[in-house]
Amino acid sequence: MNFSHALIASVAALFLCLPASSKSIEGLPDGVFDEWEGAKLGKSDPRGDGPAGGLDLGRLWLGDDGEALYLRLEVGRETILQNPPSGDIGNDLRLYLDLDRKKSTGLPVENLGAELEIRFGLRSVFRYDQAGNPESVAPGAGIVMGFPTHSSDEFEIRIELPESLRPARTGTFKAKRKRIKLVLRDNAEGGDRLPDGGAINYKLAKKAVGDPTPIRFERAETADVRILSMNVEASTPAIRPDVYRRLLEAIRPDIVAFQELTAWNAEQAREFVESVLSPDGEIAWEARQQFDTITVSAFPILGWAPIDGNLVTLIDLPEERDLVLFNMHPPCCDNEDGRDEEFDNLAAAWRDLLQGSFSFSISDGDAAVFAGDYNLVGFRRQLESIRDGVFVDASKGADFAPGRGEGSLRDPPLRHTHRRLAYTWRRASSSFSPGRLDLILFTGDALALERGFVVDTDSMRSKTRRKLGLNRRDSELASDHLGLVVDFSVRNAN
Ligand SMILES: [Ca+2]
Ligand SMILES: [Ca+2]
Ligand SMILES: [Ca+2]
Ligand SMILES: [Ca+2]
Repeated sequence: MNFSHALIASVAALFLCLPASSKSIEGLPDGVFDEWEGAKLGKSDPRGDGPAGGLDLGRLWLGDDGEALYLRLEVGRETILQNPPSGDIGNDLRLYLDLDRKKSTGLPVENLGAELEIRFGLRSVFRYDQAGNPESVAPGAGIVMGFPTHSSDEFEIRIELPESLRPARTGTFKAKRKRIKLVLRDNAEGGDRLPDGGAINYKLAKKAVGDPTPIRFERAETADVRILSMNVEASTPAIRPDVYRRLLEAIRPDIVAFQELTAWNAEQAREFVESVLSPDGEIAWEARQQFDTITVSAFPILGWAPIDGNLVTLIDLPEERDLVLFNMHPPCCDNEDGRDEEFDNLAAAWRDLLQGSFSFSISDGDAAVFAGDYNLVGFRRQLESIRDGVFVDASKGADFAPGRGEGSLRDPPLRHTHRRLAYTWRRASSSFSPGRLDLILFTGDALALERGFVVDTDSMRSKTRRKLGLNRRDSELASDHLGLVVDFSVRNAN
């Protein structure tokens, strides 16, 4: 190597250490990666440098919105981000952030002085003071969130920035733009490291992106069909009916899909919803129940059936097409087999309805909506079963197209009305970070989503709350899950 080559090499090496250029991002942490289209790659780790069967970190993109740092990360194999190595396809992935870029402060690790350590699989987050003393932070507090919550080989991660690293609300840093350093490390034996040497330098954006345009609460068109789906955490409507009265009055749904409501039977749920939304009795609401799922509808219910612990109803819309509503609450947590089975049975029920071999019949082109607490904390194959018609258990039958001509069902990313957040479940003291466990999938050939959002009274503007008659703590007092609201217009049948 002659001198000029050496110079080029050292300049190249210098560049490798230089900050990845900052990237303002209007991120929505939800496990859908469309906001990263065209984003500049932060770092690409070599393939094949992880242990056999272990994680193999790949490409990493970085962005921030002045409030939070966003990572999009490839991990080389399917893993459940918040499962420990001892669990199903778990991991011991760790992220170290040196927030002041001083090796002398924080936890001495990976040649950094880390002020923040995230152990994804072990579900723990630690802050370190200057002297390196740890403070454990419950992941449920939401400082760190990773999506999807089901297994994947790619994740979106949102990390709240401390105040000291945020630009002023309206201004920009007068001094130099702040930088941080980070390293990702798979803590397994011989685990992969990203980057292979040194650290990623990241220069934070100068300006805060700011809150998104609020999503209006009212339905876009009076003719739209509004559905509210909500896991009500251990029958809370029976315990705190006032909270649910306020929520229902503000949301004014035509159809409510409750999950985890066992203290009431269908008639009690029906009576409650009708008393709030049709106090004069001008609409005769109807309801059906299967175990803890109850569907209450302002439109007549033409047919219904239980599917394990879930409920399917055929709802008579004032349109040519009617609506098949699956109200879903498959098993939680590490009950993978139970979840596999129920997702498959739900998919099979829809296939049978489409083929005219179910216990009640529908018309060609009727719409379908699959709303509920999906408990998506395990294998992604469960989502693929219902969304894409790929059965987990091949003995359930051949794959089919649940979205008919469109193939798959649509899975719209819904966000909170006033913030770039998409989680639907949170519990501040939990070792699980807030997650998107509740979904509303639908047949896109029969329905158009006109408006959709997640209701979190805590993050709504106080003016909006007042106008709607809601209290700040209503969502918190209502459930560990948030309500999902969708407005559909029914497409004209061809
Ligand atoms: Ca996203
Ligand atoms: Ca790698
Ligand atoms: Ca430090
Ligand atoms: Ca590596």
